[in-house]
Amino acid sequence: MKAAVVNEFKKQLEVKDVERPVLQLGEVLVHIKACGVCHTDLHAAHGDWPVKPKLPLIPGHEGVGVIVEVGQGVSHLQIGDRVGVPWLYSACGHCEYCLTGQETLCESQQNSGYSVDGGYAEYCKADAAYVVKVPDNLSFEEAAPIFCAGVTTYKALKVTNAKPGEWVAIYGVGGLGHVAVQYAKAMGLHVIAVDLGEEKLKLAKELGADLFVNPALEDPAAFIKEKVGGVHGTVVTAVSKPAFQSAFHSVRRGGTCVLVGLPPEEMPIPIFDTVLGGIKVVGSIVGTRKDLQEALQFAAEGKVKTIIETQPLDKINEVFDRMVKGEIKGRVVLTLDN
Ligand code: 8ID
Ligand code: ZN
Repeated sequence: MKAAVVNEFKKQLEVKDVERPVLQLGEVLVHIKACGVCHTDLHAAHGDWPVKPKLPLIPGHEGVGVIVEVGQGVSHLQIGDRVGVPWLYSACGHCEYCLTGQETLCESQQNSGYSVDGGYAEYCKADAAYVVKVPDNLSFEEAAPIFCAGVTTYKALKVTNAKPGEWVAIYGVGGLGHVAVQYAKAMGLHVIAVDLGEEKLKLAKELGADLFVNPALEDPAAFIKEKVGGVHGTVVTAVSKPAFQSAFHSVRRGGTCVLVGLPPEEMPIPIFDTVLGGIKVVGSIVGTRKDLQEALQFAAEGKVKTIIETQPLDKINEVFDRMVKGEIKGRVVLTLDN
């Protein structure tokens, strides 16, 4: 089968023929139709983080397609089912996190396109218990980004604990941020979009954001404090340390700063302001299968629409180059010509 492979960090991916995966107990084989390109895939290909991915690696954790083979022991899925294979490839199912609705914290989890091969391929195997069905009325291309960008930002907004009518700031209006704006609006929140690109801010406006600020022109935290007295929550998806620092200072007393983007850097936090302001700084990693089902339902009901550009798998290196430069509008979704 055809796949895009990372052989070495910071080198071009190689699109080539590789062995089709062989199923084991409890697994399904998914004929991939589309796979979104997440900035995480770029971090993986660069070996950016302290925990490195497997090498060689087939990236991709927004792969969606059709089940073409069902392994032994799988009774709830059938050939022909439309499913996606998210970042949470599998978890142990019996640790304290799995038992308390926090399966994304499982210490024995596997991750698609990181610790196991993912969706930049014609076929991808998956743990049957962790695939999630694609709603009938969503195309594969439009559904793909919900499997990471959608669920991650939807969950992060829940973690802000902001209530309808309150304000949130979305730092970074890229693949994650452009759906974050829409989930926030659908959840009844007021939204301030923060991004360096004027095109990104224009998109945020089209998607319903109420206020916009470009850090290249203006200090976003000062702008946010002046306009609304600080936000109740922020979701920081920007791959930039200054964005995290600004997001912290944009939060009002008692508010929550949710860290989602993963630049490989540290974030200094002023202890005095945090303590006196009762500010919460919280990390949020993707979402559970239940969060994902909910996130997909918003899309199925037309409340969230992914802005996508499709490209063939062979174009992955060009897509990564554009991602580094911040030139992508919404999400690029790789299509498999099969
Ligand atoms: O579960 C998680 N926590 C999770 C899930 C998925 C992705 C975390 N991530 C991480 C990725 O690994 C990556 O570090 O979220 C980050 C964003 O992923 P993405 O949305 O897929 O990346 P993108 O499409 O390139 O968008 C990034 C946006 O940030 C803006 C860029 O202009 C772009 O629109 N941006 C940057 I870079 N610096 C900025 C700044 N200083 C900024 N926006 C505002 N201020
Ligand atoms: Zn992702």
